[in-house]
Amino acid sequence: MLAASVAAACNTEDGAAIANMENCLEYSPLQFELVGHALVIGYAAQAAGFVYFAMTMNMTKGKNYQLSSIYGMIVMLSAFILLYNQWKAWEDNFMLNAEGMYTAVGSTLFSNGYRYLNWSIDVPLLLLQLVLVTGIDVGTGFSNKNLQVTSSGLLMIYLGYIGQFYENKDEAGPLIIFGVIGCVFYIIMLAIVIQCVNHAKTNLKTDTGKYKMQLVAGIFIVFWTIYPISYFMPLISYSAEGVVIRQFIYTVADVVSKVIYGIILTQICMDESDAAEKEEDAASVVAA
Ligand code: RET
Repeated sequence: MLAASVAAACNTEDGAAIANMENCLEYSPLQFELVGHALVIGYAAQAAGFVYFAMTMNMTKGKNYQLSSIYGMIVMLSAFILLYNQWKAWEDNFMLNAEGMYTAVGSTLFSNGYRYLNWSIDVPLLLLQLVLVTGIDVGTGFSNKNLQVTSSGLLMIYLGYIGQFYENKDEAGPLIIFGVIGCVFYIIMLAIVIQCVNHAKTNLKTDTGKYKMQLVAGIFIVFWTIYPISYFMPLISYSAEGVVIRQFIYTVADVVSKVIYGIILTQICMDESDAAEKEEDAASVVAA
């Protein structure tokens, strides 16, 4: 049985906008703890990533590469704060009842909306990192790559942010419409990303760098593309299992698309910096 306040926030007859599905379901201790653990490993990974980017910043040469590490650190810090708060909210908003199940307490609600707002910081920075490392010509005006990629990324996120207020399985129109339009901007963003990656594959000096750039493309195609599964989860499975799967997808996608992605980009920067240094050394030997 849901508390009266929670039942009211989950009422599907009051209009399309209702509380996120997390609040409207009951969880076994296993399900509840799995979600808690997913959130903790999520923020722990971001903290570890922060240390990695701070420690490796001076192992690359050139303004672009160091700026990429700074962007990485900002992403880690903001994701750490967000995921720590999500975990805290998860722990605070649910209580074990007499039947041994977890249900929402009802004083406040758990919301995934905070994630979306956090992405509006992280997604542009992750994309700008890519533009920096691929070394693509940024361009001017409307063909400016930074502008194109960040604006399509942001539109995708803000549409998703609005849509997630409507996790109503009886009136799913707004959730579907905002989600589908969000997917259109995602495809536009992905096309620009692939353009940057292709540029890097001809432009980078090292074969290891080129190979790692291919991995980066794979991360976008697989691990960015699973976020919408979590968004549409209320329609796929409005259940406690659905919540567990959704929060696990978020965690796996977050760790890969931010931490692992950043580490691979840093390695590309290191490979390229080493190659540039060797070239310089060889040139100075010839000159001498
Ligand atoms: C939404 C819903 C609308 C349709 C699409 C979505 C895609 C979201 C993505 C998010 C990526 C987030 C990352 C965060 C890192 O901090 C907004 C869920 C397509 C791809 C990489």
